Amino acid sequence: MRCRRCRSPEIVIELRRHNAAFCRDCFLHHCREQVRRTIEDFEMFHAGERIIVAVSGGKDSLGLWDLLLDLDYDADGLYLGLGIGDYSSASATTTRAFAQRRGAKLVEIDLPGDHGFDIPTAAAVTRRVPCSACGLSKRHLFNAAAQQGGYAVLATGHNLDDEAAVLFGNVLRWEREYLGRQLPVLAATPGFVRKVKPLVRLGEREMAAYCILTGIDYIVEECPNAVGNKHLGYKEALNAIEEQSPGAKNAFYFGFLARASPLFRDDAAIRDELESCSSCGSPTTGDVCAFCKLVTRVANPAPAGEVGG
Ligand code: Q46
Ligand code: ZN
Repeated sequence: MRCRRCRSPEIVIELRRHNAAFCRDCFLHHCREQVRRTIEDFEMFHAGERIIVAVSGGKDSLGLWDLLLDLDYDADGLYLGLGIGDYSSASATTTRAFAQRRGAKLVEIDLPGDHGFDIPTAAAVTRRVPCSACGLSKRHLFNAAAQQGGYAVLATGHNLDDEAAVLFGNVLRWEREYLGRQLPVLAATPGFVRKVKPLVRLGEREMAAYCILTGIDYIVEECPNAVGNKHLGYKEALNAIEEQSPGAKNAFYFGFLARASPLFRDDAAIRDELESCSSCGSPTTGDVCAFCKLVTRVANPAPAGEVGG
């Protein structure tokens, strides 16, 4: 087997869904090309716009940041410390080391230091799974940081495997509203910055290979709260299908975007006029936004025995 691009016999990776294999340099070129084309085809952003990349220290977010810097985009990193024990300490160290190595600017927010709580405490107080307070905090704080920093766009490292798994879950339950919003680009709306996912053409394996081949040190451990979640189950199911039929994930996700996604657009349209949160100014349907409610709730936990709603 030879490299598809340069015919070298020194193959580092085989990509069955592309029916191709690549040598090191041509594989890195392939990754950059996939990202460059995705940004262009979906009109995610253009040169000169300021981008902030949400980074966790994992292969996808650090790989994305690296690719955007190599493509000469003006991209800063945004790290949110969640206070999840050793996982958060390791992810902070790894992210800072990457930023330093690339000489790139990293914006940091610390949930315990800046907002007075960590994710395990929020989960205990709200009596919900940790991912619920975590997802809410990320959505709120990423958007707020992007707006305050004057960035045009917030980029996240969701890859093809992530998007196909989320789509699978949304289709299983026919979540019309989520399906309507599952796009690689969400345009800015009042109070919300534009959001983009430039890695949708690259899979998990490609991102791991990209980081290893470029010497990016990333944290391999997943967040301990990810263990056993539905999302991982959907990934496994899709991996089994992909094994039998290479290209299935790609066809599922991009087929959805081309053929089905427009059918759900109306379900995702913003229905309510949004107000400004009386505490932080973020857009909300009520008086106080969900994040500020969470902050208050964690600061004043209900006495033991009382179950909060
Ligand atoms: S949501 Fe849940 Fe992740 Fe937050 S608590 Fe961990 S697993 S980090 S992507
Ligand atoms: Zn608020």
